[in-house]
Amino acid sequence: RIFYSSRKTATPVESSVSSGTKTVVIGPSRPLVIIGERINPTGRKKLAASLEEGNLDLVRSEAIRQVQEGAHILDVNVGVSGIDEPRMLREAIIAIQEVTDVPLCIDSALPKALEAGLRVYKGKALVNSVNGEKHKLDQILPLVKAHNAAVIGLTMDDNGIPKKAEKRLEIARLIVDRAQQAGIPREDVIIDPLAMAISADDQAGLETIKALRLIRDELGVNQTLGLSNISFGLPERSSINAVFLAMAVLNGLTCPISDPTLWEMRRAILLTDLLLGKDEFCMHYLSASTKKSGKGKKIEMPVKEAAHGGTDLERIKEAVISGKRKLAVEYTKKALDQGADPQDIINNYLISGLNIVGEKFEKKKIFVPEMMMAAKSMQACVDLVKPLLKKGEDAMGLGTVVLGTVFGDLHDIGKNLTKLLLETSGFRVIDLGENVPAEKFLEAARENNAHIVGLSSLLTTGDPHVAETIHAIKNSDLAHKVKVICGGAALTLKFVEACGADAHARDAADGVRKIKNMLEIK
Ligand code: B1M
Repeated sequence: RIFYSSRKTATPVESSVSSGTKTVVIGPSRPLVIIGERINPTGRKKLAASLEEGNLDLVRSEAIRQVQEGAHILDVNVGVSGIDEPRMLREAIIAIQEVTDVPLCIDSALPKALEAGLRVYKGKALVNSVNGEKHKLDQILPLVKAHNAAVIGLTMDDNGIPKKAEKRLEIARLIVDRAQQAGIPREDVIIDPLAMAISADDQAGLETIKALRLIRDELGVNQTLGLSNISFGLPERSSINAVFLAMAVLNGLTCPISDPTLWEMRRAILLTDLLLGKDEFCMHYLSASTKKSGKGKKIEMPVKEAAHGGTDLERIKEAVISGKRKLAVEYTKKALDQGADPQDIINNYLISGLNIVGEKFEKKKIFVPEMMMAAKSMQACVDLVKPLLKKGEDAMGLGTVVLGTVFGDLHDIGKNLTKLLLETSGFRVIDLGENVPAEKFLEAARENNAHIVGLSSLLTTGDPHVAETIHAIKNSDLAHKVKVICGGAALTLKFVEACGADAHARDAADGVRKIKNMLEIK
């Protein structure tokens, strides 16, 4: 069993770290937490030089930049040879806390430096790191406990980094046990099973993946990994890192240490969350990729601010366009309280809001999830105004309409509004829902002695199904009993007439009018 295993022996835990004002929770069912790695002078000459000069400007700007690019926690390492590391780490932490509000991962090989950093840290820090060496455990764990911090445990010991996953699990087990003995709960230990270069050992990736899985299954702890080591010495490193990330996440990685300013890596993290169902409505991915490409509009539209100048009715429309369901409902309630006409809200604000959404979609300024959120927002508002439109249940005697969206089409908002208007106008409506095949329209019309069949179609790919349904009705025993009316964004009068329909509805009100005409109802 090399890859994803369903066997779980330990209950997974959630770990939390915090700054003075913000808490970040790490866990397997949550989106990945990115620990930004850029504040580390190893291999960064400019940063090393500025730290030697005691200048923290670059540290500050790196902190701000990483947070802007999506880091949730920042690793802070100032280890330059010859430097007074405890003093520098303390100053760096103070400086970063002044410019960002994310939790910090205090990173040093020197217990004294860790202690100096922890003393000035506001919140619950992550300490980087302890390992399986006895003296390290003895020195670091009491420090972590004393400062109520969490700690990263590296799976190495006095013998170095074990090649085999099973041995790394043993060290992880030891670290967790020792931490618990020191009064540090399991959730405050984050294990790093260590990624080694596959250029030097072609089994290195596999052993790390196995170690992640073994540790997750047995200990249930969160795990981190400095991912980029895996590709050391090879071309196209970011592609290797991205694929490795996805494999590692499936096996237990929850908080990678990574450079969020590298788009390929950030994208891999976003895509991993997206594909594993941790990005509701794909919003994080969409907003980051739109920002990155510079195309389209920023997704989060500041509805509240933008709407301040407008009326509550205009605000409803804006909230629908930006998919803000709660706000849309709130403004709809307000408008109703102020005496707005429910039909006016639907016709002039909700429907026209969705039309704008359609235009934005066509111009690729927004994508399907945003269109979906807009539709849900509109539906919530319709649900709110619906009871106010009803004029009496018994006024259903004008005739029976069988209504549905044609085969292959899942759009139902227009059809539902038409149903609402028909019912409030006194018709009995048999709603067949969406994706309705021709035969089902026919059967329902026959069973219910329908006077009218109403087809809704929004996709041009639905045209053949519109034609087929009309043809089926007009060539059946119902031909002289049932009239067919069609509506929906995709349909034109010319097309539906050519298919043999009796009427085309521009909108729901037009549909009701034409149905009344066809049934000679005054
Ligand atoms: Co889609 N979608 N959508 N969509 N969507 C359109 C229709 C589109 C025009 C957007 C665009 O590109 N501008 C486009 C179709 C292009 C084309 O075919 N030429 C499109 C596309 C491409 C798609 C997908 C293929 C996208 C994708 O996955 N890549 C996909 C298809 C899924 C499928 O059906 N198999 C898709 C999915 C979706 C969502 C699920 C995200 C969502 C639907 C949610 C839902 O319905 N529950 C959605 C939405 C919201 C829209 C837009 C933005 C809005 C539709 C709407 O509800 N309008 C739409 C753009 C647009 O239409 N401007 C679009 C408001 C509604 C009140 O109007 O339905 O026209 P309408 O109904 C009116 C009248 O037409 C009339 O009365 C209503 C009230 O006045 N009426 C009738 C309608 N039926 C009637 C029946 C009657 C009488 C009157 O019988 C008596």
